[in-house]
Amino acid sequence: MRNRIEIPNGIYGITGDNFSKGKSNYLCVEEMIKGGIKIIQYRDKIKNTREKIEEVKEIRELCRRNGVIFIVNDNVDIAVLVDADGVHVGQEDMHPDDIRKIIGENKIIGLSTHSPEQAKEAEKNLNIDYIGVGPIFPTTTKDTLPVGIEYLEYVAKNLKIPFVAIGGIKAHNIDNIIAKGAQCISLVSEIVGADSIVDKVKELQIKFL
Ligand code: 3NM
Repeated sequence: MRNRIEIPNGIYGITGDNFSKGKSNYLCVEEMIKGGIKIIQYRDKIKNTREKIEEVKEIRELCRRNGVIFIVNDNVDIAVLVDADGVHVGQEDMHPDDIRKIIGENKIIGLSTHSPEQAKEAEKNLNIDYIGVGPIFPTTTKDTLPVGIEYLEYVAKNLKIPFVAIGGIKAHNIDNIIAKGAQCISLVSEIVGADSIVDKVKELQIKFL
């Protein structure tokens, strides 16, 4: 029997230490949780594996203490090591079928998608829990060209798989993303780069009530 957690509506928090104004990933996550975020993804493209593990162990416990879902980006091994709630991968990372064999039926798998073909394939053929839909707008956080808001509209109208809208989303353009049907949205630089992450998250979370 499968006993998998669903991704919650609202803001999906992702760490991003390029933008964090000197705050550690741990501190950013602490503030995100204080602001009301219920799901966190650890994503770090700078640290080496050993440094990541040290940090992830502490962030995992922080999330557990606060009842917040904890997802690890890319590193399936680290996710298993810390008993994370799930893994998020891109199109060129380990295949979701292989990840499922490693992490089991009860854990979350998220997959980034950048086209209707990838989203349809994910819904039809992959045993995953949600897809990322983006980058909707230009972003410097990830080296992928924007796909435009039409892609979000396509997924919201035609597919049933839960999705997280991402990429270039800010406080000033999020209303339109919600209006297009996104129930879970991720903003990286806008949140971790804010002077007060707590206040920024509160301001954004209120839009989902
Ligand atoms: N994934 P920001 S876009 C981590 O489209 C990530 O899969 C994307 O950062 C995807 O909110 C992205 O700063 C970066 O634009 C999002």
